[in-house]
Amino acid sequence: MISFQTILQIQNGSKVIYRDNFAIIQGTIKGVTESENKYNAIDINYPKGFNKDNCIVISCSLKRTDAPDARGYTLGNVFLPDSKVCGSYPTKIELKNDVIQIQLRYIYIGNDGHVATKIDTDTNFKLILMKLPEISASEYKLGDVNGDGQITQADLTLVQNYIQGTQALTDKQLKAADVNKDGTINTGDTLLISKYINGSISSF
Ligand SMILES: [Ca+2]
Ligand SMILES: [Ca+2]
Repeated sequence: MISFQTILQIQNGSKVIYRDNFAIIQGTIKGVTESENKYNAIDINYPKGFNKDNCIVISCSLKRTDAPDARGYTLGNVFLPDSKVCGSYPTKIELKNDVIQIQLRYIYIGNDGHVATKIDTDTNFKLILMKLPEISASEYKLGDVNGDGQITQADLTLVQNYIQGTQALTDKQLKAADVNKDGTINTGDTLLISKYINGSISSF
């Protein structure tokens, strides 16, 4: 059984419970009125050790603060007043450079045809992040994209084809291909691999 670590307070009154590869973030997205010039949204800081490149969102569940406890958290928040189907949904969860942004939309069509898109009730959320496995430097050799232990024309061809869009590479191969370690694979890398192959450089 996974025992999660202690609660850490972060901004906006949200809290995060995390351990190793998972984080559960709980907080409240404020209700807004139709006349307010904004939608229901919240920006949350990343939990310690998480960032936009090393994690994915695996769940976001909601519970209006005025809903009975028995309803619990659900992935959408559907209810049926006046024989209408209504609900609030997380329509956008964006992992930005500095924050995670959650936006909600409310779906309601009134008897008079009025369409509401904003949620006037505070809504609690639970967001679950999962950290992706990291590839350690010991698992690949810079320049050896096909993993045969040598850096040859075959590796250069793989990288050139990747740049042209005709070759897919695994995460590990991408790490090996980024010989100048700038986070992207481009002609800066193929130039260096060419130099290595023709002997004008002996390392990356
Ligand atoms: Ca190779
Ligand atoms: Ca590069």
